[in-house]
Amino acid sequence: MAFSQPLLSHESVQELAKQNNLTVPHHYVQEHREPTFVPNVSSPLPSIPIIDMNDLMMEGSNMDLQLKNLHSVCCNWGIFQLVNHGVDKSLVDKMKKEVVDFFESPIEEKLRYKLKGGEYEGFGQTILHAQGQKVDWADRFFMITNPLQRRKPNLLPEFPPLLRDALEKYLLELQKLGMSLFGLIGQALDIDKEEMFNIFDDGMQSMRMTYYPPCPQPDLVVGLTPHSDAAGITILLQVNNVEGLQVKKDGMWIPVDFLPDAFVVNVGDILEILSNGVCNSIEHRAVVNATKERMSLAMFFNPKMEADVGPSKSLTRNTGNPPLYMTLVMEQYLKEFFSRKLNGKTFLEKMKIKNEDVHET
Ligand SMILES: O=C(O)CCC(=O)C(=O)O
Repeated sequence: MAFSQPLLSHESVQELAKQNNLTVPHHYVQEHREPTFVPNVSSPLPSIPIIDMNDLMMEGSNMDLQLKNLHSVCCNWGIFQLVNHGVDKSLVDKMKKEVVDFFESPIEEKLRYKLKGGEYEGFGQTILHAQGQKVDWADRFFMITNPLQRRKPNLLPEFPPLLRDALEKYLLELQKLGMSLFGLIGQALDIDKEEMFNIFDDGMQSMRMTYYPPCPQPDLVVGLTPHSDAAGITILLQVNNVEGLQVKKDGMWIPVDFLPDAFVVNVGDILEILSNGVCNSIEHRAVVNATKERMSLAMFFNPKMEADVGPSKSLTRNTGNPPLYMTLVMEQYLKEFFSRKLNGKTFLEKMKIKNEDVHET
């Protein structure tokens, strides 16, 4: 995808971080990083809700209760840890190993997939949209994986065979899981099953592998700038058991304590829009560690390129509530999203229908 002409940031942060006695260069230093919430006896650390897929798949009266719970978690939090998700542990372990091997491979190998000017897919760092923009303390690899004809021939098809094989299997399993989750979330929100299916079946999917090197001054930098995802949902795998993800809840940055073998599922902007503002697309960021490297693998599940991104027609009909967000075709939505720098939930705000828009139409 070549949208606008962003500037590239050329260094590999992983290579930079290997230097002895490193002082963090100015372009990584964040002047206004918000602090992390510090729990105390009267305000303990809120814990991220847990959803058990087995409970959700159970038919009967208990199911109504579970769907109510899912509804409340998607509205009040917009993030949950998914346990008993059904994806084979040996496949997940294989996927983790291949991500580690990829980032441990020589820089020359990774540069075979290097981001080119004006493009968003490949290996690189923060894509810069303005002079003076700060760079995140991370190397990352982003690419579209579905629909198949949108895959770039120089990326996934050119991966080392073991990584490609693990990824292809993992993608298929997560695609199934993603569709089950969309089905359940649709049910919980009272969106027609057919509408959910038509929007998300064989939808646009993308992925990001991220490597956060240790940083000698971790409080000065950010591994991933605060943002909400331009996705329906994101299924996140923490690759090497090092924490770093934080979510903004009630104005506070809360660390996510990953459960072993769970996936973290984020509600993205598109689900917030589809639910007409009922769901909360969670703002999140990643912080980095002074001594340990961290890796993650995020899979983003979206509508089809030609589907409308807007408040659900069946939901607005069922509830009688007017649409609170504009509608854009997915292809255009992505174009708009990628032409801006990541900045909290500002893009979602732009999608909101303002009073003046109503008067104009
Ligand atoms: O590394 C993480 O934990 C978060 C990754 C993420 O949110 C992303 O890649 O969008």
